[in-house]
Amino acid sequence: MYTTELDKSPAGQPVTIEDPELLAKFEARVAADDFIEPKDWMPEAYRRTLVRQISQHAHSEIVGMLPEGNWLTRAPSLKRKAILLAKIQDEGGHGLYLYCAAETLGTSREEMIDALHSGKAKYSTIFNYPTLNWADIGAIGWLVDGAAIMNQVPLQRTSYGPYARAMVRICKEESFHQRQGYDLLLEMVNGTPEQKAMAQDALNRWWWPALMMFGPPDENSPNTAQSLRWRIKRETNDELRQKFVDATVPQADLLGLSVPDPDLKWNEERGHYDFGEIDWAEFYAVVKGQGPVAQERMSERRAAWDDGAWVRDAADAHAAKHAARAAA
Ligand code: FAQ
Repeated sequence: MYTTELDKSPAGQPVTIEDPELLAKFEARVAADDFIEPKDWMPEAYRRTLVRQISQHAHSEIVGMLPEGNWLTRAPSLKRKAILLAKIQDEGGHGLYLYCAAETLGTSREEMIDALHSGKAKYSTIFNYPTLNWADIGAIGWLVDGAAIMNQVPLQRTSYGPYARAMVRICKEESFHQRQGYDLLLEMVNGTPEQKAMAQDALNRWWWPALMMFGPPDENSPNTAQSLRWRIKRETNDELRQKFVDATVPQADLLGLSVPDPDLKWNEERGHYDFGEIDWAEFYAVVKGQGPVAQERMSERRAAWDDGAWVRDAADAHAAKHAARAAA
């Protein structure tokens, strides 16, 4: 995870971490569901947790453009190509809002990008799996955006104002993404038997990685308890995972596809689906950078950054020209 040291508050003031009065005021505001804003005093560990989570989230949005970008030139119709292009642009926008939100905490865009490119920063495990056929684009929208929304709707009420506000628009856009993925798969399952088989194959490969997006089980999640206390997280990893399973299984039924889990069963007593054991060894291996296409993603990401250098240079030159004209 991103661990760059932060030595000053956003306002450039030294941080008085130990001041019990400030801490009590901060905790009372969080408990009253007030938003904490960039210039407000906050405990250093709160700031660090937010920088970690928001920057990881931003990186995920940006790296998440890559598996879908692979399919732009192979979209089967103009309509699907236009939809996919719009979706990928939205993901880029999400990354930018989130980097801006993290910057309000006193970290810089360069530090965050360096941490991603040097492999120090984490991004969601899900983007280290390959997109092998067109139905994978539907599965990403339906399952990956679906899991992302489940996790992100509560983040609209996260305690840090800039993060919560960024999430409002992101959630609206993610919900369009989820529907376009479902619509794509609906078309495929009603197409030829081969197309339906492609949709089933995509569900088989994306189901378990989608469940892993919610993070480790609560008992092995080092950050959840404190993040809940600070109202950064509003629900636990397992609670959100269960909600996702409960919402998604009926959608799979409607598609006529079967979820690849022999232990999946409605539990009348709990009012939830029971589901099988997640392969946590696989999850931790992917977190450590051993995902099936992890290396390819990072080298593509670095190449995209290098190829875009001329755009950043041109934007800087344009801004300098404007500033010089304004000064004259
Ligand atoms: N992948 O103690 P916890 C998207 C790490 S956006 C990689 O439970 P926490 C849009 C975790 O960082 C998807 N690492 O941690 C899109 C921690 O590491 P550390 C991204 C993971 O933070 C769709 C350690 O394991 N969404 O998909 C993962 O309380 C389609 C222990 O875990 C967000 O980032 C993982 N899956 O809870 C784009 C949402 N899970 O620091 C394109 C915001 C856990 O100890 C196409 N983030 N880790 O070294 C969150 O809600 C939280 O950060 C969690 C993890 C729930 C992800």
